[in-house]
Amino acid sequence: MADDNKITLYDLQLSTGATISPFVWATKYAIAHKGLELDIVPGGFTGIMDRTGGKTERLPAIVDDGEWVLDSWLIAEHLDRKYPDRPVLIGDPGVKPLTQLVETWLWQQAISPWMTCFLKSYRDLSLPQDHAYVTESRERMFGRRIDEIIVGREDRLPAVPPKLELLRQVLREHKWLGGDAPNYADYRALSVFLFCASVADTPVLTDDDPLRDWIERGFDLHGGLGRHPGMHPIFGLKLREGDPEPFNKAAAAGGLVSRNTGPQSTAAETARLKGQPAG
Ligand SMILES: N[C@@H](CCC(=O)N[C@@H](CS)C(=O)NCC(=O)O)C(=O)O
Repeated sequence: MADDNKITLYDLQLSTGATISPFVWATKYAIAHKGLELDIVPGGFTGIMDRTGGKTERLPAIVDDGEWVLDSWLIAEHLDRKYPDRPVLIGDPGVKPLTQLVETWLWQQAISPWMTCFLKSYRDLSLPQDHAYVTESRERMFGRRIDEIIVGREDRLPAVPPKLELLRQVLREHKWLGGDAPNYADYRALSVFLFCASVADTPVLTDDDPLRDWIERGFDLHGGLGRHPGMHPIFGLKLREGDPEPFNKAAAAGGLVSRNTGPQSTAAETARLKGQPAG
């Protein structure tokens, strides 16, 4: 049992105090899911080695009863191993690869384009002592200057919502990716939207996006963990003429998830195939 029911978490923060890293976000949720308290060590991008006494250059890092754990997946696995009687994060071994599938897809569809839209506010919102490092390291990463990277973002932003249809279809039929209750798959996926809200200086999803229900419930979890005052609104994207439809408005009627829920769910389709009257 962690001393005082607390886990020390080395945070990666912006000047607003909000966490920026999706991996740290997922870790905060994982700790809260276990009913443990967060003992936050604040800080930004520079000085991670000093803060952690030379343990790591990357965050998250936790200390649990004197034991350091230095990677977000290792932390989730450590928490499940050490606190098996508390709500499970991963559980079945199949959850990890499926979660990695969802997360990899979400990074391709959303984080990658959003990074190129928000890199300037990401840098500007970082702690003043981090500005030079964030500028240099991210320009090295992208091979271009930040003011060049963000060019055309008004065209890239409306292209993202239609790409999230897969997640909408699944969450239309399930309350959480974890089923009736959230699990680590929800936290890894929510962390993409939490990252976005930490830096988005303009909204990324329309007000009426069906993903809103799951995202808002996710941000509200564990005493409103995702509702830090430094977060930005992510709903309210205004579309321009010619922008693609942000989500499939006809999809409520169907989709693979609702189709495969027992023989009755394919009865109408069978009747159609056989040229028989429906019902
Ligand atoms: N494998 C690590 C990766 C952590 C990681 O890459 N963290 C980034 C923030 S998202 C970081 O610490 N970056 C420091 C930097 O950019 O200098 C984990 O999942 O915990």
